Amino acid sequence: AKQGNEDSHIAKKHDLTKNKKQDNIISKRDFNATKEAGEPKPNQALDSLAKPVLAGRSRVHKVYALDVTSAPRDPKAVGQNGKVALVPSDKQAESKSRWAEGHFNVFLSDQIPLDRAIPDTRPKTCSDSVVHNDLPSTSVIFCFVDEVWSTLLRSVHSVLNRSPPHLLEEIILVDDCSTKAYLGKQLDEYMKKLPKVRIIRLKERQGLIRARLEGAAVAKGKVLTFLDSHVECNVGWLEPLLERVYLDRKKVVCPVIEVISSTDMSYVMVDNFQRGVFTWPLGFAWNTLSEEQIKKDKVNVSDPLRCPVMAGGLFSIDKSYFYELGAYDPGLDVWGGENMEISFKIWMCGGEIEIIPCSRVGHIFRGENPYKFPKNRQKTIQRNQARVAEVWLDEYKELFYGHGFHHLLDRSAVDIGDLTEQVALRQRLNCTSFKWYLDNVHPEIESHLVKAEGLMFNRGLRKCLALHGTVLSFATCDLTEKSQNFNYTWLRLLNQQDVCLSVQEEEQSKVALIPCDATKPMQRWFYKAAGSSMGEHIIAEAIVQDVCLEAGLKGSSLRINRCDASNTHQMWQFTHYYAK
Ligand code: LR7
Ligand code: MN
Repeated sequence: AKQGNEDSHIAKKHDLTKNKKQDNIISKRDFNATKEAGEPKPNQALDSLAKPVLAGRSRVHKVYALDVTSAPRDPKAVGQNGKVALVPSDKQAESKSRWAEGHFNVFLSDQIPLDRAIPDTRPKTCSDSVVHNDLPSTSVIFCFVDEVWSTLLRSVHSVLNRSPPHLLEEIILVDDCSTKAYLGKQLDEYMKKLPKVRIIRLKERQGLIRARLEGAAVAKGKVLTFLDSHVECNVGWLEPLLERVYLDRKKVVCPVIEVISSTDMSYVMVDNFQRGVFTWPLGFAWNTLSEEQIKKDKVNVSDPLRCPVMAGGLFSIDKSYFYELGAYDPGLDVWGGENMEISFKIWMCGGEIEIIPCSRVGHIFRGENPYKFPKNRQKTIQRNQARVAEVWLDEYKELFYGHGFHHLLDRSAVDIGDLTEQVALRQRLNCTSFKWYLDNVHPEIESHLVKAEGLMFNRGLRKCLALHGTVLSFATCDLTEKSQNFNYTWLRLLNQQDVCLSVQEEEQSKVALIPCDATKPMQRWFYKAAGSSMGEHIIAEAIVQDVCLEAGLKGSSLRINRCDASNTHQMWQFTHYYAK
């Protein structure tokens, strides 16, 4: 989720002061001052408190939105209730010097109680929603490398304090070969007091993806829940996730990811109706459901949202389904691209991804990673993405490589590894095409598929191509004429709506008009922009020798001829270019 604009993965923030529910926290023993705040102990009382009271023979109960801490909370503690924390003026230097330990305000994090309260940001109706009594249990898996002590512990306590114990099988901490001393014995000692927590130590740095696979392999829960190691789970976060998996094991569900400010550690609610999407070349972004869509489908703020791409870090998945899908491609390094891989895989092979507004988890978004990539960071991510593109994008991989990644196609310089197993997996699972995914799951990205559009101006004739019915001709250029508007797409099609220019199968010097199909080489054209040796030529891909699209001399016809760099009748210009 790190490519492109660093901020683009931060969901739009919502002004907390507008959130009237800020102080309305469901809590057992909140706000009683104590000296012990910030030092949570194991809480034996928790188990008895947490079993939902099951009414009669009902199969469902109201979602159990508990927030149980071992000690009463100090209302005056730094950052309590998710409020903005301030660095005192005499601590500014210290706070600054510690920033790089996590690339967020580590000094403040260390001041904030490990079990602080945060505002219940769920939509109102969530507390009245019901879930089944016999939900599956989950293993929560945190992978980390050199995570800051206080944020790692706060992540763990937020799960312990806000999850119904009978649904929390265990918490698995996968230490991806951290270098910090405190994450060794000191962490072992601390976690000994928390019977549900297990630590797995990786002897070699594996990266997030393979670390998750290690955690999943030993998990005992029926459902796997992956979380980043700097989060705070909000009240009632778990049951709404498990409910969806219970209803359909092929649903993979994400909480709403809220923002824990990296500078002041405040908990910030995000806007409603946001879904994860991708942008070319395989970047992650948030996209708000349009007003029309919300109205048309009568979408409620608490309704699960179909999500084309998950952010990557926070989700629950049925364990057996995870393995049925082939888990993650183990050939992916460190991190990056794995969120696309699993998202495409889920949608294209029969599953669904949802964001569950009644489940909310805060995450510290930061500008830089506090750990090193064993190899070059950029190269690692690009290599991962190329693997994903090769396995899942079909003809659309053109769009990935076309957006500045052509160098990855030079396989003698870039080794993306063996893909045989991944390709075989896709076949075995009988997955749909990437086109199906775009058409059915991710239609809003369609507009990005055009590379150039508008008039097709011919230099030699000084006229524009026009299409009337089934007849191609040339006319005086006029942008307002629909008949003169063509697209050149990333898939190398030249089209007007559903009709594409094609080399005629029988007579290859002629142009045919046929329904678009990007898998047909006869319909694919290279547009060589000015600057290339060919000038602005349009070259038919289907024919071995370079042949170009050419306007007939008198302008009455369009034909295909041997390319000639000096022939202006073979030179074309579009009105608008999105990329060259
Ligand atoms: O080598 C590593 N080994 C690890 O165990 C590198 C990282 N990690 C751990 C790390 O300690 C952390 O817990 O992996 C987790 C993710 O790393 P972050 O937090 O440094 O990165 P991030 O928050 O930018 O990562 C987001 O994008 C990644 C893309 O591949 C992963 O999918 C992360 O899980 C993902 N995080 C989220 O989705 C949270 C919301 C961010 C957004 C949008
Ligand atoms: Mn993170």
